[in-house]
Amino acid sequence: MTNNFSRRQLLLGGLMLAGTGALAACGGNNAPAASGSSSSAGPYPTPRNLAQPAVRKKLTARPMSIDIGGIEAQTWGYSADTGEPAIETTVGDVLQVDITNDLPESTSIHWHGIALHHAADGVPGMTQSPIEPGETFRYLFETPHGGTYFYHSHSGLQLDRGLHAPLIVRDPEDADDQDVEWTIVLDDWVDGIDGSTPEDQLHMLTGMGMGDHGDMDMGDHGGMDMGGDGGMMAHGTPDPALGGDAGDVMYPHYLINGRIPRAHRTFHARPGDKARLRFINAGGDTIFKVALGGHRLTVTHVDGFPVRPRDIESFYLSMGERVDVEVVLGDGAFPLTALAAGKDDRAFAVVRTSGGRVPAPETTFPELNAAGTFLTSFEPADRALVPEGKPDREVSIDLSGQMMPYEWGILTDGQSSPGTVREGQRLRMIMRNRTMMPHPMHIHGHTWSLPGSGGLRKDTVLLLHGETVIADLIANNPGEWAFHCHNAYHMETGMMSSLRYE
Ligand SMILES: [Cu+2]
Repeated sequence: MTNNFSRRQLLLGGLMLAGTGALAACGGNNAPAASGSSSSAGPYPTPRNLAQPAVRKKLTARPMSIDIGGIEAQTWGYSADTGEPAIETTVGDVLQVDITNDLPESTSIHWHGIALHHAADGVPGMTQSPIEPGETFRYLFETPHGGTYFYHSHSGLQLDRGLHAPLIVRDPEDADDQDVEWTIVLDDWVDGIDGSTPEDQLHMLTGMGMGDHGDMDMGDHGGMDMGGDGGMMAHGTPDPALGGDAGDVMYPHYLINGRIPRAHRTFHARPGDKARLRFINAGGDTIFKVALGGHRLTVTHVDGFPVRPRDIESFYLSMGERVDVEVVLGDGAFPLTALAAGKDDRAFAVVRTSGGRVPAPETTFPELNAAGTFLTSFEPADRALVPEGKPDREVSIDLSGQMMPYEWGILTDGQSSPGTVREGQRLRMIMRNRTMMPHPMHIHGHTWSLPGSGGLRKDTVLLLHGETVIADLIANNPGEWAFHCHNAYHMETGMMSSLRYE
C-alpha cells in the first residue's frame, strides 16, 4: 500500500484535474490487488473483532441494462448473490462484502454515514487503492449505529450511474409497532438515456455553450441550454426556499425506486396501517421536496439517528441525506411525490390501501404546496445526544465556486489543504457557503452534532447559499476522512477535501 505522502498526492491529483473520472483515474500506482481490509489499513488501526461476520454479501459492479418503466437504460449497477443489492444488518453486526469489479474502469464502495474503520471507508486514493477491473475487494466492518444508510461508488461520477443501494441497520431500540416498512430511493437519471452518461453532463458543464448560464441570477425562469443527447443543463423555475439554482443538470428522468412517474411503483398497505418510510436521496445533483397526499408525516430519524418526533407536511431531502418518517395511512390511493427542486419535474409513486382512482403523476396537493421543512430544524432524541463540551479546536471552512468557469472548492482556514485534528479532541467546523448554490456537505467516518439544532446528529448537511452552519465532531476514529459536497459534479470539480488525524 502507498504511504501517506503518495496517498496525499493521489488525492491532490484528483483535485487538480477538473475533468472526468479524476479520482478514479488518479490511481495509476501499481499497488497489488487489495483483497482484504488489512491490506489497505495504512497507519490506522483495524478493529480486531471482525472475525465473525453476521452478514455476508457478494456484489458485482457491472454494465447492465435496466428498465426504468418502459425505457431501457444502459448503465452500471450492482448485482448481488442474494438477488437484491440492498443490505440489511442489525446494530453491532459485522458486515462482509466482496465486490468484484466487472466494469471497464476502477471502482470503490463508500458506506455512506457509517462510522466504520478507516480501511473500509472506500475512498480511492485516500483509504484504499482503486479496485481495478477484474479485481475483487473485501469490505469488512461493523455497523455500529442503527438507521437508514446507503452505499455507493466513490469513484468519479459513478454515483450518478446506478452504483448505489440501501443499507439498513436495524436498531432494537427503535419502536417496532409499524405494520409496513418501505425503503424509498429518490434518484435523478441520465445514464444510458439516448446514449448519454454523467461524464457527458460534466463535459457540458465544464465546456462551452454556457450562454447566459454563468451569472447565476434568479431571473431566467425556465431557461435551458440544450445539452445534446439526453439531459440538459438546468435551470427550471427556482424554488424560493432554496434560493437561486438548486442544481446544475436537468435530468431527463427522476425516479422513485428505479421507476419514472408514468410507470410508477405502488406501495400497498391496509387502511389504518402504521407505515415506516425510509427515504434516501441517491441523486447526483437534485434536491427533492417530498410529500404524501392527504397525510402529515411524523419524522422519527434524520441521517439514521433518532430525533424528537414532529409532524410535517413536506420536507427537503438533499443528495446523501436520509430521513425516516411514520404515517398512519388513510383509506384510498395517495400520491407520493418528490419534486426535483428548481427543475420543473418530479419523481412519483403511489401509496394504496384500497380501491379508488390512481392519482395522476402531475397531480398537486396541499402538502406538496406547503412550505417544505429542512431537516436541520429537528432536534435529536436524548439517546442520540453526544456529551456536551467546549470545542478543543475550530476550523473555518469556506465553500467557493461558480458555474462559469465550472469550478468548486473548499478552503480550510483559508488553505486548500485538509483540516487536522487530534484523537480525542472535539472539533468545531464552521462552514460558510460563499457560493450562489446550495451544497450538501458530507463528512466520512463521523456524525456531526449541530449546536444550532440542539445537537442534531447528521453526516450530510445542506448549506443554502450564503448560509453558515456550525458542526461539531468528536475525533474518535483515526484516519484521513473525506469531507466533500455530495453533489457529484461539484465533488468531481474540486469541492472535496479531507479531515486528517495528526
Ligand atoms: Cu456542491
